[in-house]
Amino acid sequence: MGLKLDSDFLWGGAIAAHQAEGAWNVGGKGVSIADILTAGAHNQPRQITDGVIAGLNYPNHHGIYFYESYKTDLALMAEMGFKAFRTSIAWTRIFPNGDDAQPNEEGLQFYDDLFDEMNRLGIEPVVTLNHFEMPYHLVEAYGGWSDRRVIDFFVTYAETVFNRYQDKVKYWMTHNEISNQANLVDEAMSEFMIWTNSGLRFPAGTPTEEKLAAMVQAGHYELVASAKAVAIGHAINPEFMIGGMLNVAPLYPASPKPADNLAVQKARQARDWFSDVHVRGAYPAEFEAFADRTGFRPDITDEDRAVLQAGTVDYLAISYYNSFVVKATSAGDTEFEDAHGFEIVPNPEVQVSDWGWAIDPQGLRYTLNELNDLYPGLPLMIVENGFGAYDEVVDGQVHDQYRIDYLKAHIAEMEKAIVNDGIPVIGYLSWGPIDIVSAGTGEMSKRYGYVYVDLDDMGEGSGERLRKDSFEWYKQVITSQGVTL
Ligand code: P53
Repeated sequence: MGLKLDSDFLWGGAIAAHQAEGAWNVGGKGVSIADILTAGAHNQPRQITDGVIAGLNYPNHHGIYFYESYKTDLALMAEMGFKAFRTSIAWTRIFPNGDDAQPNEEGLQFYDDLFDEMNRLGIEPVVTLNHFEMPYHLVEAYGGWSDRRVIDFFVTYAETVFNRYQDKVKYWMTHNEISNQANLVDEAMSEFMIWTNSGLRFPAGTPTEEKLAAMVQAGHYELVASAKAVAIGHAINPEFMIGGMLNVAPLYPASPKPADNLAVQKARQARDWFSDVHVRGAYPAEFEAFADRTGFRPDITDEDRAVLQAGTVDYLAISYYNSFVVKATSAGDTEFEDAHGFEIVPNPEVQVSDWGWAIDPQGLRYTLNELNDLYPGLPLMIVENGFGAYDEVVDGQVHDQYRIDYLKAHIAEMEKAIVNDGIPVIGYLSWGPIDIVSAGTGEMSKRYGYVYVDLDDMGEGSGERLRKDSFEWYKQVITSQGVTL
């Protein structure tokens, strides 16, 4: 039995345009940074190619054909009782190159239709402006977010869609998982994360310090762009709820050693300045100290600081999948010792998924409490949580008890955080309620859905949709307001 949540709690699911829509070159859409990512696999990174190269497998080009199938797919979400559905607007459908003088009307019309359909079904749209989908032209012509001019391109895009959908969408978020690029995870993922967040690529052998400096600069421009968008959005519609979006993984010390505990704090600080700026409108002390100490002076003007202060977010949207264990290392003699004085080690206390992601439901409750300690009273929305797993179809059925087990345990911990700990969580949108292309690996076979999509890693298959066992289960969760788990 779970704990009952309020009737206005936003139960639902979340996807991103580039992982679902396909139609990558249809309706006037431009090439995005996701369109030049090839398919990878667990422990085999996706390649970032120079433009689209014939003969390579680019899974985002087809996604699950959501561009054509959204009505029938949303009907399945409505059947489960969804109150909310998160997707992103593909920036390249609106501004194909990013620096275009006029938006693309066909792209705007597509999202009019999509949001109309959600509202018709009584499903609240929750919309990400920038989910790993920057126009590739901005990378080629400006160097991605390394260039200050990209702030204005993003703000123009945000203003365009805020104006257009002001009566159709209330919940927004600016950049998906903006702090991924701080990359605590591993070297292999770092290339992917700085690409998807900032459109940055580095020649092999670039010193870590240089990458770190580029990341901090790009991150600053993204935060300024976000703050400007928040202020403009509120002027357009004061009812808008505009959030920052972060992946939040608890960091645990590898041992009771003081050095490991200090390493946890330092690892958190290397990542959490993004949320501090979003929520408090100012950089934390350790960020300023880092700049002083290293002599690295990012381009942060007094005007930028005023913008950050004037554009703080209304809520934090978070993704939660797993937790990490942090161990202090002896590499403390570089200038950037705090950012590199630790490593991530396996947690012997938890199990992992087939992709090596630690399964830690209690970590969700821990994280929600930690966020409320940091930012008391700030509304939080869980906009991603779920279990990527292989599914098998037998006689038209998918018995995904493993997925139900994962979700059940996480929802139960969330409910304790809300009811027992008093944390203001306003919604739970599980990731990929219908199977989509994995962001990290580009695989179809890493599935999160309640609805199975018959497509394989090569994009072959009928595209047919099937209800998995978890479909009926999640419907019960929503109908019972979280009591029947
Ligand atoms: P996939 C890790 C790696 C890549 C993207 O991931 C990630 C994360 C988690 O921090 O972020 C989100 O598909 C992202 C989604 C993505 C989801 O995690 O690699 O916002 O786009 O699909 C799950 O299993």
